[in-house]
Amino acid sequence: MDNRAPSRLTRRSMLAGAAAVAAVAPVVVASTAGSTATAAAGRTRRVTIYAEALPGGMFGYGLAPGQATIPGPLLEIYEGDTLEIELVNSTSERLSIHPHGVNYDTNSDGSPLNNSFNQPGETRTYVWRTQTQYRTGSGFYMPGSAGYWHYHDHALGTDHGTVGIAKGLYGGLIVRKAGDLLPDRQHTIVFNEMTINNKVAPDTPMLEARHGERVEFVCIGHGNLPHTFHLHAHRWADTRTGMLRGDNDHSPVIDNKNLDPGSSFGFQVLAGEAVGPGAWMYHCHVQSHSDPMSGIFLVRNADGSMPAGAQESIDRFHGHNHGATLVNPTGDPTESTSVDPSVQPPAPATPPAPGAHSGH
Ligand SMILES: [Cu+2]
Repeated sequence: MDNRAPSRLTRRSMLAGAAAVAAVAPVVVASTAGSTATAAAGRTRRVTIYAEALPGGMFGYGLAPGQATIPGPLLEIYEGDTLEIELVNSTSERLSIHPHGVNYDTNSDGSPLNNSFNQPGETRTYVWRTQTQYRTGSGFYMPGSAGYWHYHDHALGTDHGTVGIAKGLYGGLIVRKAGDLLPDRQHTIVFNEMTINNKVAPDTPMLEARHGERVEFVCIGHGNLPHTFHLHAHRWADTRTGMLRGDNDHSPVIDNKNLDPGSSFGFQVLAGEAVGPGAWMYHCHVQSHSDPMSGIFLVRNADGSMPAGAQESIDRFHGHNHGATLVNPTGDPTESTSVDPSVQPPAPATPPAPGAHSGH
């Protein structure tokens, strides 16, 4: 077994007090490229999430009062874990939290159909369970829960949470398998109507990493439009992890992937691998979307300094016309509000710390 695993596992298990802080503070972790972790299968983890109103009619989830962000905290558990979410609804709207990819009872569904939501001001506990892969006979296996998933409101405004999603109530959920490689940095990218994380260029998130760091992207689609996620100068395998499993793994290697409403995927890259540091673009490759739906993946030099020319590229990005005024950025069909610029995006370097913590 990789002897680096225990310390990493310990860090990931010690989320009880750290989660709230980690959600808002960019965390630079020691390089762990190539490291693995062993799942503490079967743990029950608990987290409190606060749903709050944000300026401009927006909403967000956060790990502490006053710290709601769009997207909400990136939650991370292992196959076999159970996650108990205490959702505090600090708003005057009914809302909920509904996950993709995991197991839950009808009373944790988060849907009005199952009368499973928070009334205004109400606190409610949702329980998400996961499973590991198992053999079901004749050489077939039932898949486990591992994957890059997501969660969102399913009750604000309509029985499907249409308004909640349009206004920012969404986030990423990672379920790992034991032994998965762990990243140095994580970034959640949500294509929601004609926005990225409810922002339009040039106010879209600037994702940052240092040359050679292992960076994990969690990509989520929402709204009413088909999208394609493209990352410049990097590529990944179209597998659960974005990596190949040996010489005989002939999974397609891609740098562009469909990101339709409700779907999600994730992958890891080594920042600037074989291409070097620089200001690399990420964007929706539906051409009519790509002006407002673009952003920068800033790969700094390994020592953290700015690569030559990167600042100029960033300045050009901020200077040119992205056509954002041509669209209703929120995509909310019920009104014509624009995205409130006072709503801050999540920290540029989304910390690797999950929003879940062990429940012992
Ligand atoms: Cu698009």
